Amino acid sequence: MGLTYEDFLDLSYEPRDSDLVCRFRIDPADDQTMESAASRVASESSNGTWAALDTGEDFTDMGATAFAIDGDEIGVAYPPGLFEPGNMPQILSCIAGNIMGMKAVDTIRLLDCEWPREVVEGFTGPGFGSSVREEIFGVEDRPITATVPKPKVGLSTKRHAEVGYEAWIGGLDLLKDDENLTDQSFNPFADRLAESFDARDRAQEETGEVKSYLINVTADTQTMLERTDMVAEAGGEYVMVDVVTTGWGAVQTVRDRCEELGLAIHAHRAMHAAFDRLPHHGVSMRVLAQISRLVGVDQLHTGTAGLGKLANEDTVGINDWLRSDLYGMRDVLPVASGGLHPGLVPKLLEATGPNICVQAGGGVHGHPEGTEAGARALRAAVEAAVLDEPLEVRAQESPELGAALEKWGTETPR
Ligand code: CAP
Ligand code: MG
Repeated sequence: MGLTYEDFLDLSYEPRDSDLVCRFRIDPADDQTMESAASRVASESSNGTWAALDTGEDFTDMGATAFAIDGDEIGVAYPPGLFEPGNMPQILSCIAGNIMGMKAVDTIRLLDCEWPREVVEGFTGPGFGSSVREEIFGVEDRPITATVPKPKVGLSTKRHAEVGYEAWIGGLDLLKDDENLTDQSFNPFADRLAESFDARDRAQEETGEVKSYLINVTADTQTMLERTDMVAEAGGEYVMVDVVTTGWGAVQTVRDRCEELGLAIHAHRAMHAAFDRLPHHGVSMRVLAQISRLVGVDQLHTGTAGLGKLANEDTVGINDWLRSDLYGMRDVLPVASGGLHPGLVPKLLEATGPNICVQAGGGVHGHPEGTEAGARALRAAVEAAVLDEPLEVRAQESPELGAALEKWGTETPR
């Protein structure tokens, strides 16, 4: 039997519940129609190639079907047997692999996936998800808060831990490393771990509140595992991983170790924009968020609903997906970050609701009276916003919030 591109297009096909269904936006090359391009996408992302094949008898048909063409979007259904259970890199080598560079399309973007039970059940998913708020911090009624010391890199270990201490006693829950701080000579990982947890313990004792630290373990996989073990030994609750630069297979390995150790994972998405920024090409943030949930991160940056300094794709829709029912898999806590400051918090919570983590770097340390005051201002803004209390009213009893509002107002930074 010959296998040609035409075999991968069937507009009368109705996807089965067990199929993984992907939606792509495509721009066919000049010599292609939507139909011919769609059949090539289905073929190259499953079991086809450019040459017609004689498959013979001894063959299981793992072909995908392009079943819908709707304007510049197409739907492709993949049989679950195409995928190795629990192997995210293999799934992506199908649905976001060679097709991204195919000459039959000028551009192609993976927009969305519907994940069937059989594929979902291959993954562990998050160990905590949004229950970190209650299980780690014992708070239910407000977003948790985090800050990242600035400048991003270059602070000494001592200064980095001091900034954390100031933020914690000012009322924030989490100190977070920046995405490009790992184990450099000006601030070695092991020293930072020891000094920061020491500062954390003091801050906990002084405030009577639970405090935690998102230390960045990003590295090659073996080193990440060693650093993860070190975090558990130091009494940490979380590791932070730059999930896109690290790669999904490595994240899966870290997730397994975190399961053994009872640690949560904070996922920074640095480099996501290389995949998702151009609206006609790449992989959407929505899909990157879906992958993040399946491989089991607990917290994920999903943007500020357009309020902050960075371009955002549909923060609210992505957050809704992260919380949606997925065959009983835990949810993921969205992290809003990037140019946030206290004056933006009410608009942010109006868009996202309170079940998030509010993260601000410059919007804390750039406070006119420094980090501790900046932390007080952010905490006050969060507490007022969940009660729907206007910030100007709260500022009457929080001079730090008043100073932040005077400096930054309620505007998006540029
Ligand atoms: C924020 C941040 C985060 C970005 C990541 C930064 O600092 O530390 O990495 O928020 O973007 O380095 O820019 P500021 P996203 O609070 O000082 O802006 O959350 O969109 O992935
Ligand atoms: Mg950063």
